Amino acid sequence: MADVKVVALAGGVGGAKLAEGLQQLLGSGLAVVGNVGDDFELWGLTICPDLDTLMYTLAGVANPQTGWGVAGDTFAALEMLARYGEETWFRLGDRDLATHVLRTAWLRQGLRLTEVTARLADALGVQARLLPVTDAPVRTRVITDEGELNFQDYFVRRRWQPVVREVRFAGAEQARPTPEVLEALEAADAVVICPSNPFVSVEPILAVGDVRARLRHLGKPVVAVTPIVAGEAVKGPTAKLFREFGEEPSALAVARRYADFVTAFVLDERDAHLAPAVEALGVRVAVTDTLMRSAEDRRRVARAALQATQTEVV
Ligand code: FO1
Repeated sequence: MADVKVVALAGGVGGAKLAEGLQQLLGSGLAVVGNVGDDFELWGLTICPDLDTLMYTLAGVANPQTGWGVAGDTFAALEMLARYGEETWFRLGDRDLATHVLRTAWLRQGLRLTEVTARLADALGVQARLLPVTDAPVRTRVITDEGELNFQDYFVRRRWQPVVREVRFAGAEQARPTPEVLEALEAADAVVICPSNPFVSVEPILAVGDVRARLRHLGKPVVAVTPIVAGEAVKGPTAKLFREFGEEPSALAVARRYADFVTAFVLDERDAHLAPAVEALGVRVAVTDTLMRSAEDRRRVARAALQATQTEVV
């Protein structure tokens, strides 16, 4: 593989699949910039759900049913916590806990989240570089008809059912992308926006410091793969959030949100009729089957995304 360098921006489960497909093609030529807005503290442990979902998926150890957590994990510690009267709606497995224990210990020793993430990912044999977008604390806050909720309360405990009025990213303005993220963007031949939730997974990455402006002025191809197929999200609250923000959920609605910083957009073949409207935004369009159910699917969608950036990948 020519030393093609790509930066992928990704959130949780959906984005992680494409990141893994890109890793199949690019290996260590891929840098994955992960969302940190879902991070939170639980029993004194620092939990980074999107970074862990990306890490486990890139390492090939993620639970294939859920997309998050470790395949085959057990929940003995959680059962004991429940016996002590703790709430256990956030399902932390025993192997997953090892990740949180070590991350918390290393952060307490003064390591940056970037260094902690690199140690964990390297130990699991991840080839791509996994980079938190920032080492500073950023917290997604969801303003709903039940009041302000932290992200996991909204997403997991309430199963994203509350009606959302607004999403905020506390700390994002003061935060800065890490030097590693800036170097990766400078060295990149292309950038891929993975099919994560635009509102609560991609936006919190773009909102950190001047990341969105940097992508706008990068002068390199930036391609996004649609997270919406035939008006529905492949997974999670994307379509519901579009409706709550007064928009009809569609791949075109996503392309409109990204049009100021992407040069290309990959539509699912079920939405091929939207191509002219997306092109009218000044964005090149590629069309493929974007559903990723197998390793081959992930590789195919990754190849389609890179071809849309005219980045030659053998
Ligand atoms: N998502 C759930 O819907 N239920 C869970 O119990 C749950 C536990 C969990 C544990 C570790 C982890 O890294 C992720 C976990 N997730 C769970 C997924 C997580 O809430 C979301 O993937 C992201 O925050 C949004 O993409």
